[in-house]
Amino acid sequence: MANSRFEYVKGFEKADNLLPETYIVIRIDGKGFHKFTEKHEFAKPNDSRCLELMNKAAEIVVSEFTDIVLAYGDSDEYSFVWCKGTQLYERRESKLVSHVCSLFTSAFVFNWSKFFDIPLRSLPSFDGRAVLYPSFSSLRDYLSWRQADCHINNLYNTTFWALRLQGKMSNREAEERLKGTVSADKHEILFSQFGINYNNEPEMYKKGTIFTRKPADGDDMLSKGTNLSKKQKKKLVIEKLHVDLIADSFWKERPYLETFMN
Ligand code: DGT
Ligand code: MG
Ligand code: MG
Ligand code: MG
Ligand code: MG
Repeated sequence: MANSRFEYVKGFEKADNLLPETYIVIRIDGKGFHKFTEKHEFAKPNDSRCLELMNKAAEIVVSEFTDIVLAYGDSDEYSFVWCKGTQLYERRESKLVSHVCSLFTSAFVFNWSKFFDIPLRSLPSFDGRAVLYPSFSSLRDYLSWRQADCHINNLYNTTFWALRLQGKMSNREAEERLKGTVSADKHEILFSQFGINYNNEPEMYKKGTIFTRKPADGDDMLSKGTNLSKKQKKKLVIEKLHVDLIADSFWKERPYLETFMN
């Protein structure tokens, strides 16, 4: 089909290669999940079936793209962090974002019945965007921002639903009760009114889920330098965690992460 008289229209396509030498983060988020969760009678505020299904879909995306070093997810969203040097699809934004989004969505649908007894009652879909971070510290701040968001929302939602369900309050009453409260007040409401120690809530709810690539046990990858070959990348194992990534200790205990992100 080369050189037909129609070929000039190709020139209307725009280049969208992402800036080189920057960390690419692709974040996907469920469309209208407020409604989706009601339609499928999700447990409030957290439905572990859906969170584990999200995790399953994310693990499939991470496995498929070996240049993804870390993924972080909570609620109806997931962020995928690519190594700075990735050349996949010449770093074309639309290729990267649309592949991640559609693979995530199809994995979510494909695995639905492994987590839910009820059939899907509507079609889930996810939006996606790419954001670039110029330094390791700004990338860390991005991830910290998402995890802090998870924590703030989960503490609020846990208290809100305790007031609603166990405290028999209306939506409005629960909102009023929580207006102006700080974190310590919510811990106190949970403990004194409902006997709930927030610290004992499941780690997945409080911290979200992290997938990282790491060297297989006993494999000293770090000594092999910063540019891992495709074969070396394939040997890395995927680890699933529900831990704090805001603290320095997370990164100090895993020095290979910064290396793999190069
Ligand atoms: P969007 O993203 O603008 O299309 O709209 P939504 O409705 O997806 O809003 P978003 O993404 O800001 O908030 C996520 C919604 O999903 C929020 O209403 C809480 C809900 N959700 C997420 N995970 C769970 C869960 O495990 N249980 C329940 N009951 N709701 C959840
Ligand atoms: Mg939203
Ligand atoms: Mg959403
Ligand atoms: Mg969301
Ligand atoms: Mg094609």
